[in-house]
Amino acid sequence: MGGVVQQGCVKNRIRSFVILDLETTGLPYDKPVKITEISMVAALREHITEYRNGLINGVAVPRVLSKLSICISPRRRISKRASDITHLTNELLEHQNPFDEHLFNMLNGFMKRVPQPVCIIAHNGLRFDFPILQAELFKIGKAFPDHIMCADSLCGFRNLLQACKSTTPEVDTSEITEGKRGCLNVSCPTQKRLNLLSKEKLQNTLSSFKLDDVYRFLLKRDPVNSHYAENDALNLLECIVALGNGFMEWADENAIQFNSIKEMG
Ligand code: DCM
Ligand code: MG
Ligand code: MG
Repeated sequence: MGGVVQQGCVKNRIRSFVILDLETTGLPYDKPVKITEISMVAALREHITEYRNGLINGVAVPRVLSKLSICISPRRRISKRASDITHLTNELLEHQNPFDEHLFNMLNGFMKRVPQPVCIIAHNGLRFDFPILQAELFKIGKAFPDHIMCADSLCGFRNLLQACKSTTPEVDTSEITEGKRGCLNVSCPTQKRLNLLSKEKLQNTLSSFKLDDVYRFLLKRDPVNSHYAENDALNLLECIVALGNGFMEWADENAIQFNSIKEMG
């Protein structure tokens, strides 16, 4: 099912997007970074497309999702900053199991259940979530199968929305619209291509490619309960739904093998 011939090359279209988010003991400089919470939310490609096409007001997520969200005892001190934003403390996680073989089997089984090919998507995944997850797997001597792919939505959003970023507007004088500023000063070609162009959307600046900023830009509201892994994954999925086929085609082209990611540390 997955293989289609497009423009002369055989492409394996992603069928299931597994949106991943990790909460951790801290940032990469507080080595070793350990996972305190992991969430995976799986959505089918066609449901993302259909949901987007059916939209009138606002964007949410497809009805059919599979979700896995687990808290983990990191067996390591959680930084104050990480506890402050995630509301996870060592004390609260005291009776959770560590990242073990059983959890590996759950994650692996979860990804086996959904239509293949599977691509894991995480925001800033290449620099953070993927190498941290790989380090936890490495430590227990496990690996996901080689066919699991991954892609970093931060790269994807940057690619698709660069022209919308307020600091680097892609000024096309033929497209300047009255009374707008920044990406706002121009009608952003990417927005137009992605069918996001509306007066309301143009009032909205893209200040950075951080998930919360992309979310505000695309959804025109504040994200709720950021830094809870499941919420971050769902917020990311909403952004992906908003970009629809544009994002999914970017992922088809740019996904790499999860096993090509080197463990952090
Ligand atoms: N993190 C941190 N300090 C920040 C931002 C994040 O220590 N200023 C760590 C703790 C979070 C993890 O990164 O659990 C993942 O971040 P996010 O919630 O954005 O996915
Ligand atoms: Mg995250
Ligand atoms: Mg998070």
